[in-house]
Amino acid sequence: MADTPHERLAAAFRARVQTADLPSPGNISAASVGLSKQDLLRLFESQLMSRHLDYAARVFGKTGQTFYSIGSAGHEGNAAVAAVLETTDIAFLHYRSGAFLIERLRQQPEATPLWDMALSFAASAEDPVSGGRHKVLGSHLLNVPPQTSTIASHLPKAVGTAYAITLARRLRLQHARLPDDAVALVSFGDASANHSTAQGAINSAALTAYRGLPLPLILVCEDNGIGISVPTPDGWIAQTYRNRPGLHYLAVDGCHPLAVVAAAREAVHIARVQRRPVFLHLKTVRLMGHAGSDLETSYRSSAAVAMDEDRDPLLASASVVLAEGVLDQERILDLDEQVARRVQRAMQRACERPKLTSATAVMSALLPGVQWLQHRPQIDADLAWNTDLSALDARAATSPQHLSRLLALTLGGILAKSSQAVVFGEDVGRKGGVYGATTQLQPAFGTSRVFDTLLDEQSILGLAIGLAHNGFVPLPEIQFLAYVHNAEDQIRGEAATLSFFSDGRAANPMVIRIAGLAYQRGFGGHFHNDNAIAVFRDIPGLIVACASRGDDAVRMLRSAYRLAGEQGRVVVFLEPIALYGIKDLHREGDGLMSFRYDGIDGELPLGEPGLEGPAGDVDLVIVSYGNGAYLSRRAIAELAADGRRIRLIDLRWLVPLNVDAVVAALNGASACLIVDECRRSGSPSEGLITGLVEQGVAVPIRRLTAADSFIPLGPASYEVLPSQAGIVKAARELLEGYGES
Ligand SMILES: Cc1ncc(C[n+]2csc(CCOP(=O)(O)OP(=O)(O)O)c2C)c(N)n1
Repeated sequence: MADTPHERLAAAFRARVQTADLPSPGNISAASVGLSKQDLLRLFESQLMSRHLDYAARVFGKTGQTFYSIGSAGHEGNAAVAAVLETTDIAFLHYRSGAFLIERLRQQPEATPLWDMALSFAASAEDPVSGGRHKVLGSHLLNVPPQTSTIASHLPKAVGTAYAITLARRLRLQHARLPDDAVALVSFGDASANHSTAQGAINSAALTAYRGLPLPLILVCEDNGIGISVPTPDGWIAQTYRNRPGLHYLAVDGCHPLAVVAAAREAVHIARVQRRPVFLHLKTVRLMGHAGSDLETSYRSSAAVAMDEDRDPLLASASVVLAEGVLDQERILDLDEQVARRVQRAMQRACERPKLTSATAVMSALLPGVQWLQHRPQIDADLAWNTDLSALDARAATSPQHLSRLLALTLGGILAKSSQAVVFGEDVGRKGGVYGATTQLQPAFGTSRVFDTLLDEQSILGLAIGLAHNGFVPLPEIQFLAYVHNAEDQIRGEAATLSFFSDGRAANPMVIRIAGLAYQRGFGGHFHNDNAIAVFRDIPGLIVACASRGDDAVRMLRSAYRLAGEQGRVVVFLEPIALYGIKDLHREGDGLMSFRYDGIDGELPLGEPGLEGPAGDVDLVIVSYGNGAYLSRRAIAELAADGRRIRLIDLRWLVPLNVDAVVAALNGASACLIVDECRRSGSPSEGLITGLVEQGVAVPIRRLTAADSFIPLGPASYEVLPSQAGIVKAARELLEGYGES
């Protein structure tokens, strides 16, 4: 008796094969699309394997032995796409592309796809892709970066990877991971196509092609007509993408294996040979609802469900296999049974395999591990930074310069020394950046290594991830801190999670330069003066650097690049806009904020704070960073008249916070003032003060922070920010014991 959707579906398949009640095999022959009988059999078997894994996931899930039941049933036509690709073609997969993955894995003789996927369903620590951290579709060997049940967030990086393939070819990048003629593929659902992230990525692909640039990209929309319970209007996907400039559109019945092979071959030709993006629209069905927990009939009619079941791609494949004389009915049923048994055995054994049993084990993959470190693309070894100034503006490098100029020189040094480095973002090319931080880089290094992107932060960060997937160490720029927020998921949900979901085997190193923070003179305004970085504080593995002076910035940017290139880290390099052009510290002409690039040696290690002022016993320690450190230096000079001994700790590295170093630097202090230019809520000082309390620091501690407000336009902006006068006042109050608890 078939009670559950999967039992009903499995029984219907067998009954219809038995009675040869199958859809017409159509008029495409396997030979005409270049498939041998053996290829066809393998494809059919991959589809059956995927289906039986879905069935088993429901059975084992019921008893709590497996933990994921979003399946691929109805989408198995995607295996035919895998069949025509090379395993060196990188694929970012929709969570219903299980059959694609199985077909790809089976192109490697020693592959064990059922076992691998069973381990993943069971969240076993032996899962070869994520090490038991998530049910992912992925393969380290065969170029499928692990993907969870993300919708749309993987599209920007797919576009980026396609771009990276052509860029590596143009630049003859020595350490490219993908061959020059590789294509990038990304699959996604019809509802996902409406997501602004998908829209941005597809737009970015189309625009790239419209500009005449090569982009070997296949966008596979697996259109089952519904997203959980919400239908996609009939014809929406076709109407939207059929006549899109820059995009080639192909539509096919995604349930018919040979039709899919034919269309996929055409798509591959367009992407690989013509190097143009192609939108491959597979019309699929979704069988058994969205997931195991989903009661589909609560929002769909039984007739609609039955219509989809009638289009089950396994029926179409069985029909073709029969018509091609590959297997007879009995053998199809035998194969079905045999696959079911193999899946059952694999699942049973996988459920008994060890799980991750400690936080340490779970977290061991937050950063790229030995497997990545051993095989990482080498960054060009000699980064003996300031020895070779030939590619830089020698006059600028040998005379005192302000922050933005020093940053441009440092980027120039990195570009000169490391062929993997690329600098890109809005207006970084010809204009040289809104504030000149990339000035003269494009003329020196060319439009392939320093270039303007379109105006979309998700695309910029997706491009960075894509470039990193192909051996580059990208240095994307986000023009203003406020504008990273609409794209933060590319850092939070994509870039920073890659090592976690790949058991530390994969990484997408990058240094994301972001101009930000407040205090812009005569300007103000919320978007150009954003002073909130809470969004970066809780992302495991992320590094946030923020220099308050040009010499530190030079050394920190070099370190950031090395951390990315050699350790696979994702680094946010936050640049205080208000300090970009500052030359003097205390008085006009003192030049204390100007530094000679050729005199700045080496790097500045991660976590090392700057200590200024007297060592040993002091009356007060001020802890700050960025503009706050600049203002504190000035305030300390003002306070000198009081005859107090004051030390400054410039944090420099905001995430992770080196609380131990601050505790050590507080040794001998009578009081501590934290000056934090970010909002009171969510600012780095929240974490710092918690850390100090947890470590039992006994001195009185006060915080001077920005208000929990947005930054208004004009002079009013200073009302909600810490000021030099405010620091002096707070310091005096602390020193005089006011407000002690
Ligand atoms: C950003 C985001 N929003 C919402 C969800 C929840 N969600 C998961 S799958 C899904 C439906 C996606 O439908 P579609 O793209 O058509 O793919 P299908 O499941 O039909 O294959 C939704 C809304 C999500 N995973 N991510």
